[in-house]
Parts: sequence; structure tokens; C-alpha cells
Amino acid sequence: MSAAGPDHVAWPPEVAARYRAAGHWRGQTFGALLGTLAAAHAGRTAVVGETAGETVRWTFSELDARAHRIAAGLVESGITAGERVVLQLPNVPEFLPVVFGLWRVGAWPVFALPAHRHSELRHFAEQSEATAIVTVDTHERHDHAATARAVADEVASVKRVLVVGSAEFDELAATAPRELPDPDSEGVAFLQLSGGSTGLPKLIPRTHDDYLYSVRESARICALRPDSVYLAALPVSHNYPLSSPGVLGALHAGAATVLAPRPDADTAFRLVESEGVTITGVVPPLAAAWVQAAARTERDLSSLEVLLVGGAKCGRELAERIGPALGCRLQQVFGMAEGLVCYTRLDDPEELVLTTQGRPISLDDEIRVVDPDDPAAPSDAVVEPGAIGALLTRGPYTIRGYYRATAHNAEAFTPDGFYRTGDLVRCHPSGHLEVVGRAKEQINRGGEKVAAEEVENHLMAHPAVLDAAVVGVPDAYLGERTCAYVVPRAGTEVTGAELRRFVRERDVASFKVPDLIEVVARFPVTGVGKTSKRELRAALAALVEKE
Ligand code: J2J
Repeated sequence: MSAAGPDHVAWPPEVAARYRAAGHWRGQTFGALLGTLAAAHAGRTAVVGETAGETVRWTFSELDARAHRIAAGLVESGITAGERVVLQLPNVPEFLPVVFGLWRVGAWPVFALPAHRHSELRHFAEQSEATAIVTVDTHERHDHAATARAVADEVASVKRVLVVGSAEFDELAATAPRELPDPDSEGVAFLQLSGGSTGLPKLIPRTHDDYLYSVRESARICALRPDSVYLAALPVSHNYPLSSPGVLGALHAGAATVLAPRPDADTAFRLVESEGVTITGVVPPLAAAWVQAAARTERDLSSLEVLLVGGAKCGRELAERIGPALGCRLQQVFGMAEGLVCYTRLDDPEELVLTTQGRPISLDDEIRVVDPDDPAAPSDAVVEPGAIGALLTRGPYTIRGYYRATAHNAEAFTPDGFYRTGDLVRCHPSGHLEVVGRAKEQINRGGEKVAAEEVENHLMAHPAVLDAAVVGVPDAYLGERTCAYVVPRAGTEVTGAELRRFVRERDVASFKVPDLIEVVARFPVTGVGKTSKRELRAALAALVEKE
């Protein structure tokens, strides 16, 4: 059992002492940080967002006051420190006071994405034994409140569903503030979600101290200043727009955050013009769409200084088009909810910005590039400098274990605490990493991560399916698409269209429904008789090319 709780693998005490001594961990919680920010930037705009079709602007003082009231309301409704609360909010302004309210109470938000559906929400609630779900009513034609209530009916630990915008929520948010004890800064602050490669997404415990370090340094590396304006274009509960540098980095710098309700170019460009956005972050397919749209927009994008691109590989061709098309500097970012975040620096030579995914935030981020040959029995032998290998990392803001996942942790981490990222990289002499591929069974669908096994399990739930293998195939727009090979049971017949409908009806995030399903008599196998995903990928790539 660690100081942070029985389910959380803490850093070894001597390592933690080193991070404290280095000034990385400063003993500050997010709740306390907001108080300090409100004192320093009281009347400055903190958040701009749209709620019920109206634009909302809150200053740092207003945000702080709201978070205090919500914290008090949560306590009165029975939420206590250490409880888990599944949060499924799109980019609405209430996201921030709710999250800071939970942090003040010491309850842990579990950051579900708006795209998640019943299947995922239920898993998060069960896995975290959440006591509450906070969501919105309807968003993008999906009834989130109904989904949350259905999950609450099925998962015994969930005692309440709180719908932002409801009369009940407004009442809670009007509670008189009260003094609350500041939680332990080295304790867990929230649970993020892993993209995953096995089964269902794992939960990632992040502490106030470790996350705040990455946020503070991200804000510095991205040169955020009080007059910067950050546009959160992607769903803000994802680690990238939350912290790289994201809304938290913007707040930390005393800058304003603008929450885009949708990431499309029309919405984003409108907000860039009207709010004078200086910096934002997107995934490569979105960057490509914005580059195209910029050629015919009448919007004034001249305030934009930096466009971060990450979440999936940004190829050189796209990288080269960003600056000229959008009139801003490209900053590549390669990060993961488990911790490690790399950025190209704003003063890096052009060649590094165009061809690498950046270097780590911290000099204390330890990087090991190892022989990737046998993931089942890793030798962890370090490769020659500059050679391609699997990336292992350990450091002051990279977790030492997933939440309640002892068996999985034994595989996902080395005995000496390095996280096996599953990414194949090349390390340049400057320390910049170039992501060249992946050794994990995950499809990166334009930044949205799909665990092959999770989709295979959904497919295998169909009575006519004997076996399923899910792989990614190259795609010009998304980078990769999800494709499934399916072997039917003897004497049954099933079509790809039927199976896609079947997976969709299992109420999963729509980005997980395979783009292409091939029904085959058998899978190609490797020499030892295992399904060869490499051959499946090659066969599917050939098939896609023919179309
Ligand atoms: C190639 N692959 C990348 C990149 C992430 C900042 C930015 C992104 C994330 C994120 C994040 C990549 N090129 N530039 O949390 O704070 C792939 C890798 C990585 C996985 C992590 C952040 N940037 N990736 O994408 O937890 O495979 O975080 O291991 O969703 O995305 O996914 P996720």
C-alpha cells in the first residue's frame, strides 16, 4: 500500500524525494493553484465557452468562486474525498468549475470522452467503483443523461447522476462556499484513460504534483503568457487538450481558454477571429482539414501564432504545409495519458520541427530505446544510438502502474519501473524522438485510439463469429483505419455490414466500429501457428489499395 492509496503504484520513496528536491513536485494541489491564479489574475478572462447557444465568459475570480460553490455543493450532496466520479462533459464552460470543484473536494474525476457510449461508461464506473456520474443532457443528438442513468441502474456503486444544466445542478452550483481541507498533493487527483491495446481501456492515476509539473512545463515550452488565448478544439477531457499545454496550461499562465463546441474549421476559424486565438492543438487529420479550409476562408487568422499537432504522426508533407497555410508556427507534440510528453521547441531548427515529434519536457524523463523483436519475451536490450526501437520511459510525471491492474502492470512496465509505450521510435542526437511506428496492438485512427482486442471481443460476441482479428490499415486521411478479419463458425453465414451494425448496437464509441470487415475462411498464421497480424495488415492494405 502506498501513501496514495492501495490501488495506486506510487514512485519509490527515494525517487519521489529526488523529484521534490529538484523542484518538480511542489506540494501544490490544483484547487490551491486556482486560488493563487484567481488572486493574481482576478479580472482577466479565464474561460470563454458556449452553453445553451449563448457565449459565456468567466474571469479567474468567477471561475474560482464557481469551483468553490460546486465543491461545497458536492460535499453537501454526499461526495467525499477519494471517491471516483465519472465525468462525461463535452467542451462546455462548466467543465472547468466542475473539475476544480471535484479537485477541491479531493474526489477523483474519471475523464470519459463525449464519444464514449454505454459500454465504455459502464466499464469506467465498474472499474473505478464510481459513486456518481456527471454529464450533460443531450449533446450531438446523443442522450448522455439517459446513458448515465442506465449505467447507474446497472452499477451498484453509482448513487447519483448529475446533469450539468439541470435545475438540480444549478442548485448545487449555488451552494454557499465552505472551507475544505486541501487534499494530499502526492495523492491521486484523477483517473485518465489509456488508449489501450488489450481488452477495455485501463485507468491512469495521476497525482496533483506530477500532473501540475507537466502542465507548468508545457505552458513554458509553448510560451504561454497572460495575453495568450488557447483554443480547445479537441474534446477537453482528453489528456492532450487538457494538459499539453491545454486548458490547464493556459490557466497556469493566466491566459484565456476558448472552448470550441466542435473542432471543424468553420467553428474554429470563427473563434480564432472573434477571440484572437494565439495557440491551439489538433490531430493530423484536423490539421489537414484546416489547411485546406484556410485556402478559401474569409476569416482573419492572423492572431494565430502556434499550431500544435500530435496524437498521431504528422508526416513531413503535412508539416510543411501548416506554416504557409495558417500563417503560424508548427509545434509537434508526442504525448500519452500515461505521462511522457515531447514537444518540438519553438526555437528548434526547421528540419527538426518538420521531421521529429519533439523531445521530452523534462531532463529527468528517462528514455530507453530497446530491441522490439519479441514483445512476448522482451530482452529490453538497448539498441545502437539512432536505430529504431521500442520506447520505454520513466520520469517525474509518468505513472508506475495503471489503477487496479496488477497483472497487466507486470507486462506494461519493466521491473525497474519503465513504462512500455508500445511506440517504435528513433532518437536523434539532439534527443528529439521520431515516431516511426507501433509495436502495440492498437489502431491510431487519426488520434483516436482503438484497442484491437476490445473490438475483437465485440465481434466475437456475435453467435456466427468463430474468431476475429482487428488491424489498422494505412489511410490517406486518418493515417489508419480499423479493419477486421472475421472467421465464421462452420455452417453459418454473416456479412461485414451485419457485423458493423452488430458492433454499433453494442453501444460503443462509433470510432471503434470497424471501417472494413472481411469475412474469410481462415487467418494467415506465423511459423508457430499464431495469427499473423503482420500478414493480415499487408493483405488488407493491398485490398484497400485496389478499391
Ligand atoms: C505519433 N504518435 C503519437 C505523435 C501521440 C499530447 C499529445 C498526444 C497525446 C495522446 C497526449 C503522437 N506521433 N505526435 O496524451 O498529452 C500516439 C502514441 C502514444 C499514444 C498516446 C498528449 N502523439 N501518439 O495522443 O494517451 O502511440 O495521448 O503512445 O491518447 O498516441 O495516446 P493518448
